[in-house]
Amino acid sequence: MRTGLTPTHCPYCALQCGMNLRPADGPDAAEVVERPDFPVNRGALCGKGRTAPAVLARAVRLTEPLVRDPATGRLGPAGWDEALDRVAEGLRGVRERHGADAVGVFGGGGLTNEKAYALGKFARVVLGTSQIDYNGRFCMSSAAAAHQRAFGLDRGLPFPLEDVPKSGCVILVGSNLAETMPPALRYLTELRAAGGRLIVVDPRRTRTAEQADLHLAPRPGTDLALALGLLHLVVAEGRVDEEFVAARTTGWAGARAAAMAHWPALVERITGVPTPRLREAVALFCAPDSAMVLTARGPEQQAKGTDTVGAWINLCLATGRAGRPYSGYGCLTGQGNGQGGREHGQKADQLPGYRKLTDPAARAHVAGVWGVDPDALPGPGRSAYELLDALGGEVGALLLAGSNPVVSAPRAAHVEGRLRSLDFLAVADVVLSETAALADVVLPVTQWAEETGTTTNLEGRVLLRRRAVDPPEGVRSDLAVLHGLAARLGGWEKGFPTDPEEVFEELRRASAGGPADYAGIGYRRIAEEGGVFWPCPAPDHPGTPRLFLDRFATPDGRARFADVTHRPAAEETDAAYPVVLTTGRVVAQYQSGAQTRRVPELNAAAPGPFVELHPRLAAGLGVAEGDPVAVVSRRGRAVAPARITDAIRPDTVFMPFHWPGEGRANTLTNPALDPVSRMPEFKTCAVRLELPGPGPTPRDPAPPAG
Ligand SMILES: Nc1nc2c(c(=O)[nH]1)N[C@H]1C(S)=C(S)[C@@H](COP(=O)(O)OP(=O)(O)OC[C@H]3O[C@@H](n4cnc5c(=O)[nH]c(N)nc54)[C@H](O)[C@@H]3O)O[C@H]1N2
Ligand SMILES: Nc1nc2c(c(=O)[nH]1)N[C@H]1C(S)=C(S)[C@@H](COP(=O)(O)OP(=O)(O)OC[C@H]3O[C@@H](n4cnc5c(=O)[nH]c(N)nc54)[C@H](O)[C@@H]3O)O[C@H]1N2
Ligand code: SF4
Ligand SMILES: [Mo]
Repeated sequence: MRTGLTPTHCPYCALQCGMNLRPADGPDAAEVVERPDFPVNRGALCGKGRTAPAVLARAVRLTEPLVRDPATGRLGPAGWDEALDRVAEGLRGVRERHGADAVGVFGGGGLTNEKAYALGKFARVVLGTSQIDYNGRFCMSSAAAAHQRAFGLDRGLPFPLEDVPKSGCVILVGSNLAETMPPALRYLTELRAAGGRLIVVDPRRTRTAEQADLHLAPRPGTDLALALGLLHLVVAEGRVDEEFVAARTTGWAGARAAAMAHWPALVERITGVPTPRLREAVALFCAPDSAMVLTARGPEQQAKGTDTVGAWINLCLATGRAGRPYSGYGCLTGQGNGQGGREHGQKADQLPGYRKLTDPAARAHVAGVWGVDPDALPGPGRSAYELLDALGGEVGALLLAGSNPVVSAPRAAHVEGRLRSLDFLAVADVVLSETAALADVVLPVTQWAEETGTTTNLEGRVLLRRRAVDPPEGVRSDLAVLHGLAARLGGWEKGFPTDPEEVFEELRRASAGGPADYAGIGYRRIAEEGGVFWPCPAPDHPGTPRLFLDRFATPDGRARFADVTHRPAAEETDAAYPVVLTTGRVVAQYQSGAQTRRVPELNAAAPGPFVELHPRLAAGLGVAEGDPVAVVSRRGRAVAPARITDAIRPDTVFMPFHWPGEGRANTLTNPALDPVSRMPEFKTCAVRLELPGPGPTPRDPAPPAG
């Protein structure tokens, strides 16, 4: 047994709070001990981080492979060889019958860099399929696309969090930081203590909004109009930084024209935000020398999320608030390795180092590292929702690791049906998630404290998570799973080492020279420095905490204004569906809840789904606090208790998405996709409210909009 303290990081969100682990004798296997030396959280943890060892307990997790018995249809225990043989046969059979692209792979932004890299390589090299994508498509793809378009590079935050309190003003758009990254609230408190101003844009007066100098509460899905309206006022009030625009940007004429077409009265009509509040926001944003806009899922998870983020970036560029100290646009990435997970090749269009799969030079470089012919690498495949939607049709087999789409995918009842219609489904997970329960083979894997690996936090800081406890007998790492499958599918095992450091060394070479260059980052260096910011092209390179101060990463070094104009949500309210539904998170549950619903303390704090609604809507419906409410959309019907509050707009209801079953929010959501990022519209769809009862349940109709 190991003893002593191991410095590591939390298994959950992108803040990747530092913590120490000490092995423990009880069922939890480890005890969390404060780690004040890690600068991002300085020892502070939220309840999820503090209780994370509960998911190490044998009682809540998978400890042996499960294989479905064709005779009984039931999952039952099996040995590793049998399970891996079954997966190899299942994938091979579909490939032989229907071709390589009939086999899909679905990954996750919680997987370490090593796992994400190995999964992408496995899909392209061993399976030869183009059909790989991951849940990060549901998370930050719109901000990533907008980043690429404007700056030529996508790193969530172009500066460390420690810069936030030094800024003059921060506009936080659709982020409920107080619940989704509690230790980061400190940066906003420090900002205000230092005299900086905080503006929060959210249809709900959240715990985050309560901290703000100014809270704007737009109708969900209208942030694009809001940003254009603010830019309109910037122009009208003569607050454009003409010098910056001339020296460091291109495309201003088009962006200016679009903003001029969004005059305040029109924006007030679309968003519901009164014109005086718009003027106040512009005054707060433009008065100080520096200012920032930070977005999270609110404006991004829309069928126009890429353009919406583009409009907020335009506001930064026009006012000279980008590429300068304590100024700029940033996206608050969500999952533990949401940043690294989008850089190393589990995304449909991408190769390691944030290289493009369609770029011949990128293909040649990565194929060289992998020892294969560049022409043998497949091209880009379907995006996450499109891949899930193709299951049981053109895609007959799926290998899934690090996601629970039965709960988290939009139009989830349909996605669940697609998963059930597969010829073959294999799921690697720590617990028997709702998705794993549908699999033909379930592979029990090690997690977080039981294995070593790197993650890249929301600042672009590459971190080392260290093995602190021994895994329970019977589980293997995802890397060992891929190794075993690679051996069975054509003798590729040499290309799939099980030692994470060996994988990372290869990742360094594969990323070298790419936009997300990790070539200068090694395990030992991360351990010594506590983290290294990419790009870091050489061991003697200091890493890059701050991007764009001299030039943007576009070919001409200038940032590009986006040519954007407001458009309605994919599904607007009407007489049959008169209320807007938006969805999101609560502090005590994480994502699909697969992990946190297994932690008693968190379940006590957040025991189940609810429908947050305004007293006026509740009165119209005749429901009191705690009464069940049926929420009905064109995709289906969900029922959950009412939570009545005047902190939400009277035209909008909110549901958290952490639970399966009757209260599953994603039964309702609209999978309309952003045309550029392919992000689904989780943040707005049209619903009606009913008293639960036998009432008619709409059937999921033929393809929804988008
Ligand atoms: N407790 C907890 N923390 C988490 C997670 C978790 O599941 N639980 N998940 C992690 C991950 S992967 C992510 S991506 C992040 C997400 O972090 P956040 O983006 O902060 O989380 P959400 O609750 O999805 O959305 C934030 C806010 O957007 C608002 N909103 C809804 N619609 C709109 C809109 O149209 N416009 C605007 N401006 N705002 C809108 C919601 O009211 C909500 O308060 O959290 C990370 N941290
Ligand atoms: N309505 C609505 N839906 C949403 C959102 C929303 O705001 N509203 N947000 C979206 C966003 S931003 C996200 S990120 C997604 C997230 O939704 P999911 O993709 O479902 O994310 P998780 O619940 O984190 O699923 C991770 C799974 O991987 C398992 N796991 C953990 N570690 C490992 C590992 O090392 N290896 C393997 N093989 N498995 C592991 C966990 O036990 C869990 O079952 O949800 C999206 N869905
Ligand atoms: S804020 Fe995120 S990283 Fe920090 S302890 Fe909570 S879940 Fe873990
Ligand atoms: Mo996310």
